[in-house]
Order: sequence, then structure tokens, then C-alpha cells
Amino acid sequence: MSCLRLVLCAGTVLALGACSDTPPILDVNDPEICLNRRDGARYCIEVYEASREDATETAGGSDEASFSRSRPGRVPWVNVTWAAARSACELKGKRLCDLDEWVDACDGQVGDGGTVFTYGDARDESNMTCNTGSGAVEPTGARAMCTSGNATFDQSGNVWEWTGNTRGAATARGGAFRSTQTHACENTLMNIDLDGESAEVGFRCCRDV
Ligand SMILES: [Ca+2]
Repeated sequence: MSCLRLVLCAGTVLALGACSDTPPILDVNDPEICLNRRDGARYCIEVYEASREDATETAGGSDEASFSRSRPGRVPWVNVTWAAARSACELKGKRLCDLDEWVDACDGQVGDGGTVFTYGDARDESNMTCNTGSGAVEPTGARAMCTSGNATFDQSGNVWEWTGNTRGAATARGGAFRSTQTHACENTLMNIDLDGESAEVGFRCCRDV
């Protein structure tokens, strides 16, 4: 399903594998927020961290053949490599979020500026606003105050999120349930093995409009 050639998407030449051949599957009721990108184009980012099709409020599920979902109250899809996360998005005609897209959704501002943390400028030392410092994953959207100015959930904590659609651009952002000091929108780059899997790393999907 992945694009292993140079492709044209919405008139813009993207890098290898940066988009899917599949039209976006938008009738599955996975909420998304559509925003301006820094280049002036529009994109949509899913509101919740991705979960498997058969995930529940207490279990992450095992269905890795179906495309990912973005639903509230589901244990997020973790233990997934960067490539597998990208494929799960491409199965629904989407892709991973690019770095700038993820950051701008998190901080509520296109380009520079925006809030330091997804929930505001002041660090929540109590770790109550988002699922940071708890030591355990939670269902998506479990912390009602863990929202950005764009109404996305869990862009701080719960699980790290794969971003970038090429290996060169790929990283994970946002901190996870064990993080306490590393959950700002801008400076949470994490050097990890793209081919590794972790119980603390998941993803969410984006798409071009
Ligand atoms: Ca997260």
C-alpha cells in the first residue's frame, strides 16, 4: 500500500512514500481537525492517538491488518514501528503527520509561536492535566483538559507519536506516560530506533485536504 515512487499529491511533489494511492476513508467517524499548513496548504490531523480497530477502553487489541482508528476511550496502538504506523495510516488513505503539522496542531499556532505545552504555557508540575508521570497508559482522551487550542487530545503524554513520512524526517514526539519534563510541543524530539517497538510509542494520522 505504501508509495514507493515519487508521487503527486494535491499538486505538490512529495517525497517517496509520503502519500497513499488510496483516497481518504472519511466515513469511519474518526474525528479530525483541519488546519492551515505553513506552506499555505490545508491538512487534517486526527483528534486522538491511533488505536487498533479492535481496541477497547481496557485493551489495545491485536488487529494489525485493519487501518488505525482515532477514537476516544480506546487504549492506543503501541508497540509499532515507524513503518508499520505509516502503513496503518496509509490503509485509510492518510499518512503520518509531518513534524510541522504535528507541532502546529499541538501549540495552536501556524509557524513560530503558540503555547509551550499543548494545554498552555505553564508546565503542569502535578502531571494531572495530561497523562505524564503516571507510569501507565490510559485510554485516548481520558484527560479532559489535555487538549490543544485546536482541540486535539493527548499531544502531551500518554504515548509518544511517530511523525514524519520519510526515514530521514521520522521521529517521535510529545512524551509518554512516564515523561515528566519532556512534553513541550517544540522540544520533545526523541532519538529512537525507527525499526524498534515500544509500549510508550504510538502515532496519529494526518492527511492532505
Ligand atoms: Ca501523545
